[in-house]
Amino acid sequence: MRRYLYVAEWAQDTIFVDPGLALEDGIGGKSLPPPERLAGLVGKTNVGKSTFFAAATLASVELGNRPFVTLEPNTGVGYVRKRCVHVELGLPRCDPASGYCINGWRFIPVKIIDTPGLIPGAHEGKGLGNKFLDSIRRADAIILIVDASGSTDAQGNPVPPGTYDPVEEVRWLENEIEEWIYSIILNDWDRFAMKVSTTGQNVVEALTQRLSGLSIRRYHVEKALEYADLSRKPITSWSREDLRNLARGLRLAKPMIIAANKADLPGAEEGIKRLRKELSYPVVPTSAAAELALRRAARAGLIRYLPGDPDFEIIDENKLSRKQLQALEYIREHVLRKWGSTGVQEVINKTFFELLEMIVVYPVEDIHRFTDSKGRILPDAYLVPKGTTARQLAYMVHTDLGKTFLYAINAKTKTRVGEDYELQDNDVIKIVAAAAHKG
Ligand SMILES: Nc1nc2c(ncn2[C@@H]2O[C@H](COP(=O)(O)OP(=O)(O)OP(=O)(O)O)[C@@H](O)[C@H]2O)c(=O)[nH]1
Ligand SMILES: [Mg+2]
Repeated sequence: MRRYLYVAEWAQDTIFVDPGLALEDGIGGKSLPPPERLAGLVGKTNVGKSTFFAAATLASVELGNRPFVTLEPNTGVGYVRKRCVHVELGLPRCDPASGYCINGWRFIPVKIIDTPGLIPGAHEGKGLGNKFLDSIRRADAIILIVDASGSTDAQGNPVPPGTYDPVEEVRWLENEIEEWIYSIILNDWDRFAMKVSTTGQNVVEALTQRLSGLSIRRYHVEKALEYADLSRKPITSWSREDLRNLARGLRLAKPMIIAANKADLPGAEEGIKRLRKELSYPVVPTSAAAELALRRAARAGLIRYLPGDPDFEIIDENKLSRKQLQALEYIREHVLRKWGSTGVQEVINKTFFELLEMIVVYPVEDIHRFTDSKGRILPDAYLVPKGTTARQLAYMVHTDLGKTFLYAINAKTKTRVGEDYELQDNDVIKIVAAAAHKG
């Protein structure tokens, strides 16, 4: 019996499936406070993107050990995991309006997109062609899922573990993304450059506008221009090589993390070593299939497990079949003991907290009880970019509060702060404004 197949088989269907958990748990849900940031799952076909997505969102999506299972992008809600501020404040609990809080761990919703897979030559239409790119254009950060075990070839066909080099996989994936950005820049370039030059428009401004559909922001363009050494060169004299460098600069400006998936399989250890040695991106070993199995088992009430935990606890052995017990033991031995966790939660946390540099702040109405106007304790945990000010937070809570903002109060220290106060991670903030807001 090839034991390592257990996890994959079971993530795909039967054993831990709880028929009631489908879509309402993941996709849809409450709207997120602005500004929303999206993480895109991108990678070769058949590496586990949809398994990762299903594990992170508990949405029902099609999985299969063959190329091109996913045909359309899917958006869903996953969670970052963070120590809840209620613990620090010595409160017994909190009342999350969205997401949830268990054992002092707050799970805050974030958006994730699963995309169709790619193969070399996708930008020229091979495989599913540019389909994957249309969905990553919306992503602020890329989670590159790689088959670290080398058990799928470049076309996504199953091969024995250790056969295909994951570093090579990353190299051509980078190239596909770059070619795609290059083709967008090149489209009608000469006319664009001439127009910018004759109207005297600011180059950074003009490029930011031109690329805004790719979730590329002003600071990405600035960084890319620097990378390509084009900051001072007149736009009409940029060569094709300059534009290629610009495309590379833009690709590098979009933050990326590598989920070294299928870490439970033989061959993965070597693959992960190589990925870490050869690449400068953060690399996290993951077993999406193990995470999916554990989350489904937890949902079915068979085990106690929180996403990101280093271990699980069986609730009642008698409720588990021999096969289920074997699968859990396999996961414990080949994933949790070996890598510390399944890695899925770590990837999501790193993406939002490190790559996108987001922090968590808690707006409240009552600075002594840390409640909103309805008496709910710390109902909102807002994920906001580092550098967000008190006034910007006021706008996020309600536009009226933003417009008539007077000052804010740091509820932990009970001190007043002004509109330009830069929010700190785990701040609890009351906004005081002229217009009343019933939150
Ligand atoms: N052993 C192992 N198998 C995994 C893991 N993650 C996914 N798989 C298996 O890999 C195969 C492909 O999984 P999918 O999630 O459908 O892959 P995908 O990248 O979405 O593929 P496409 O949508 O076809 O591009 C399935 O058989 C999964 O069960 C993992 O961590 N370990
Ligand atoms: Mg898929």
